[in-house]
Amino acid sequence: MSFRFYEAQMSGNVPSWSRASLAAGGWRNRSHALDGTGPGGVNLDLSGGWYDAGDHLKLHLPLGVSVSLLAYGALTWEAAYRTAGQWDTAVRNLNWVASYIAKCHTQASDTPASNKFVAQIGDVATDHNTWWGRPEQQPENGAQGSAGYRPVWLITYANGKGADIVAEAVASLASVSLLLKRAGAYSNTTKAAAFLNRAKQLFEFAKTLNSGVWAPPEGLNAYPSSSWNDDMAWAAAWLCRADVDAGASAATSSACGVAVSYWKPFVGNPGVYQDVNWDRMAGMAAVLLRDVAAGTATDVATYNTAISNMMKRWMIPATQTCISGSALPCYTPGGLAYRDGWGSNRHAANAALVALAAARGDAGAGLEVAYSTRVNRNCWARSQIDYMLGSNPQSQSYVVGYKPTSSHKAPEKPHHRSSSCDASYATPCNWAALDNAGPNPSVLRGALVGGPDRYDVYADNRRDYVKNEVAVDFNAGYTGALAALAGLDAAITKAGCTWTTYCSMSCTVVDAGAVPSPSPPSPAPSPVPPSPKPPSPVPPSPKPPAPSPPSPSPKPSPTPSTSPKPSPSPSPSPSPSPSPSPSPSPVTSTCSSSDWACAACSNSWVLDQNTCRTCVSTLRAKGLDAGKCTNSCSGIATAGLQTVCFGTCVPNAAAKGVDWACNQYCGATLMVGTDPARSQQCGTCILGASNPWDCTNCITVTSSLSDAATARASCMSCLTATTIGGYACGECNKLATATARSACQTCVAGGKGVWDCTQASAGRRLLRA
Ligand SMILES: [Ca+2]
Repeated sequence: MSFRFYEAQMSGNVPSWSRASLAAGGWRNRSHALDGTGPGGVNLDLSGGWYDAGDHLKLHLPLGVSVSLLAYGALTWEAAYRTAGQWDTAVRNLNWVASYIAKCHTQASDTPASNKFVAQIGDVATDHNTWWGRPEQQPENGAQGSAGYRPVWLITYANGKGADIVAEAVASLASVSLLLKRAGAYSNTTKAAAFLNRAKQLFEFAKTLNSGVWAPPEGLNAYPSSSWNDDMAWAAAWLCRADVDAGASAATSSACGVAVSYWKPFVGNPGVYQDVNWDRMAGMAAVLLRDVAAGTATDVATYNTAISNMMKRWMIPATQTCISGSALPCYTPGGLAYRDGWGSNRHAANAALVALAAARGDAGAGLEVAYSTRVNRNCWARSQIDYMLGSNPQSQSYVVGYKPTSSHKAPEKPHHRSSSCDASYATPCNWAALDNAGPNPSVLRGALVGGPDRYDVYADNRRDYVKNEVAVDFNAGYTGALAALAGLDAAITKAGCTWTTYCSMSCTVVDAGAVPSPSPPSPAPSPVPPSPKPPSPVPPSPKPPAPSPPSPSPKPSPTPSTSPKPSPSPSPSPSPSPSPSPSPSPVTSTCSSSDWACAACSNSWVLDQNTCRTCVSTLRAKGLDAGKCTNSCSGIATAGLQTVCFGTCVPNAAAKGVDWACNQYCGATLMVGTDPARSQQCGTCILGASNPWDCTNCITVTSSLSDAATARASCMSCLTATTIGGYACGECNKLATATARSACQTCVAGGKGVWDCTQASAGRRLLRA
């Protein structure tokens, strides 16, 4: 079902086989067919590909990461895909999207410096922040500043940056070429060879991009990338795998030698490979090189060490709970390994993918992994994916359209434009759809939404793009993990075991989930004798995981937030507490220490513990979720802003369900600096505004004005004093003078369009009557 999500993300000429297409009874149709042409274009047809998330941007860093991870899952668990009847579906979709990636290689050449590759199509400011509606009805070919502006950003030798994105294209094209070589309805060896050739050209091109990561010249970056050597290692590992697939020796292949050289700088640096996500792919390079057994025995040992380190970081002891303030990752009360609030599920799903890959008995270099270790990895991965599928305290499935039982809940209001619109194109769709009551009219089947916070708190709120958006990278590792677990499930059943007996090691499953192995596994391992070794419990990691490196900013937002999210990673920060009394005084505590939400106020990151406790007792008295206090204020760096968060923002905003904005907006230094008064102003605004985004928009659009404070206050006042809406309030109040702002608001209220009114109020003549 996971590929159904990708079929709903299709751009360009949506094929009739897409299960989300109008032709198949869905709601999607041809969209953005003019990408690549028009203002900001490059005079080439660049239609196609997948939209990134709940918006209509095409972003090629997360796209390449997603395609290559999906291809890894399909190749690695090919047997499970075939058994489930999903092989052809996977290959068809990945072939479709890889064909788009090949189109983005707009100038292919064997001369490295002559290549060009498209980094991104679409513009965060004009597309994503101002448009809510169907992609099919979004204007096209518009000039900068209009909703139809679709710039194409190119990576060139002259610019010298973008090795990260180009390397992910290499990984995608090389991995999909391997899928196309295999038997199936969409097998195509000619195309496989063409993709591999493109991948090699692009890899040579990427080597020339010595200045590093790419960022859009305009400044608004949805995925601020921090590293490219990891992407190069992943790309090189795929070229090695392709070489081995064609018959080369993994020990002597020159492509594998190159791959090992890109991997080596990571050896001994777990901090930069232990998490796998769109910004960090070195860990996956180690996994893939281990599968292939690339290089010498010494090299192989480094992959195994790396994987062990990754597993130590993620398969933490049960005592490492978020509630106790443990370092990240920590377990939520329901058992999700939580690393970051933005798309918490995808981080755990990626770790599950690594665990499952590293638990196989058939991997080239993995045979020495002890049986008990393999079982523990498999069972840990299952616990994580099971959580996402509904095994959690809320009985909440995080997959749209999937409920394990009728008493479970599934997300019905994902933050996703096209599915939030009425299925009939005749019904207008705009920002109002964001707040429509009831489920999205179209069901975005198979999409894994962001996920809960560290206390398992989640609400199915379309506005909450932190917990309830979808993205192509969210589903990527998860899809491979599902296939692996399906394979394991079959092997466990076949062996006469259950997950319980398998995980407790009282029932042995030989090579559970293995790809058909050249050496025939014992054909009928039914009642296998119990493992000779006593089931050793998973070795507790002797030392706490190394401190996480600066967390790659999570899925950046999307929506209306115009700026990359300040990383809210609530690391138990050593920032000096201004409070003179380090000992929390129980005298002013107003909640019970046996109350877990109250106890959470004793976490070291809580700088104003008494106000936190007051917050808890206030919410308890109102019958609201008291966990919101620490949850919605975590990650706020200064005591002054925390006090506002605990003291007024969350207590007031919780009932309205917008307490998350106390953190994301009113506690963000990017928005309010470190000024408690501005934080307070923001907190008041989100209470009055129909949409918290309107408040952050007011802050953003007025920030560069000479009278920013006045304009900001005027904008926020507009939100409650007028009915012209947050977008218009922002556009009017970014005008230069108070007179112009007021005239603009009156103009919009009189029925004219925002654009006309901003022109008129700026002192220019109306361009349209
Ligand atoms: Ca990277």
